[in-house]
Amino acid sequence: MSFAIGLEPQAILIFGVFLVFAPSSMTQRALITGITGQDGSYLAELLLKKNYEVHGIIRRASTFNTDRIDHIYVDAHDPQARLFLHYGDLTDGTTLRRILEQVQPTEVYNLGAQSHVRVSFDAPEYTVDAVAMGTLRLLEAIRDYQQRTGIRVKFYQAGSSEMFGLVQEIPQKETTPFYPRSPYACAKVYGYWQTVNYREAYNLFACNGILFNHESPRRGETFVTRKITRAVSRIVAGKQDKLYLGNLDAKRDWGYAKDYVEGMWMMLQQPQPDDYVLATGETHTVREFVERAFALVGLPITWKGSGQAEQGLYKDQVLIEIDPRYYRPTEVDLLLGDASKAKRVLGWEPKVSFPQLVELMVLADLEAIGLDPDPILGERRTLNGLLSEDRAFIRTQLGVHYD
Ligand code: NDP
Ligand code: GDR
Repeated sequence: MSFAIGLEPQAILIFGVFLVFAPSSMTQRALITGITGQDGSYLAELLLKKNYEVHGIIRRASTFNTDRIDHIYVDAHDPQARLFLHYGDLTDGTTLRRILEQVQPTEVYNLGAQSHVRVSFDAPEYTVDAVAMGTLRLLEAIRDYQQRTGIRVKFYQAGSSEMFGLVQEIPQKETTPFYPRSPYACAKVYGYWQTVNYREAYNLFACNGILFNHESPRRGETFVTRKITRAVSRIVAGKQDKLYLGNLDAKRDWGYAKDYVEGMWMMLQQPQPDDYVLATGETHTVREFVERAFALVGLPITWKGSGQAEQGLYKDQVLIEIDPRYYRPTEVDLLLGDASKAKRVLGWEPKVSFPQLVELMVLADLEAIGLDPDPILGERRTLNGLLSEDRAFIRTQLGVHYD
């Protein structure tokens, strides 16, 4: 894979305090941190469809880490190329500035993060550096760029429902106070308030999305939904005996990632910057997710025992066990979002329901492991056609993971 910048300098220099938006006829140019992640890949697809020129920041790694975007990447030497990748890191402010100057984006989406809550307890300093300080570095670079050129850059910050943590009200909305319960969530709260402050202090067009959990076949394999659907396919294929999980009773408001990246884009198309919750308004336990995913492949689960001794069985076969290392030192027990502001102002609504989400993830994982979902799901199958663009992301064939 090669990378190129190949940009013509924008000839818009406005003196004084006036800020301009890019005229609608002009190429919209987006810069995405975290483009190799679940959301980054869906957002890049969406923006390319909308005719944007898309630039993404990727991290140098000793192995390829672009699996989720390989299908949309066109060699930069090709005149048709509209997706360009740049090496950088949210912990490296100099490079962020340089990329911003080169790309001259009209919109910046800050999706890059060490985004695993459990891992943030193991690596708190790094998590905070990338998530909190990374956001500040980017905001500072945009502030200077905007002040120097007079060109307004719209900024999206990937805020999280984890910021509500020990929830102070049910459901949670934009005005609900935060009570973060992990290094990750504390760092996201910092990023949230810096985004608000840069909006107010420097007139940046900066929006916080407060997004509740959203999943897909491209979800990282160690987040609980994907861990479950992947295990289901591996168990059916005879490649795994059982699944080890942590807290089965945590409740999450789970939506479909593709719906949520659309909401991110919508926020930046409004006349005024603001903050929005995106959520489905339904909450389900991890246990329910397990039951639904296993039932789909004809393995209905019954539960036996309690606490760390609890087991999930299909007939007399133990398929689920508890491993306390997946517990968190402080847990977020319940998340349930109220996205009525996003519906009212943006016209945003989730399109994929909880049962559909589970099914599409199970289907994709069955396909990815080389099984034909039709005879396995049989009459239980309700979805058609959702898989065409939604191949499962698999970076490792290992079935067991630390987190
Ligand atoms: P992923 O974990 O799938 O992707 C994270 C992305 O960030 C990857 O591209 C990763 O690169 C990149 N990244 C990690 N560390 C750095 C760094 N130091 N510098 C630059 N890039 C880095 O996350 P999602 O796509 O699920 O989430 C996107 C954003 O939204 C994140 O900020 C997350 O915290 C937030 N969020 C996610 C929610 C969800 O339910 N998915 C809900 C609410 C918020 P690499 O591929 O090389 O690892
Ligand atoms: P979360 O997602 O922490 O909500 O953060 P995750 O899927 O990791 O956990 C959800 C819930 O499941 C419980 N759980 C397990 N979790 C994992 N990962 N592995 C297990 O084996 C397991 N067993 C039970 C957890 O305790 C938790 O309660 C995600 C990330 O995408 C964040 O970046 C984002 O900000 C939030 O969603 C909104």
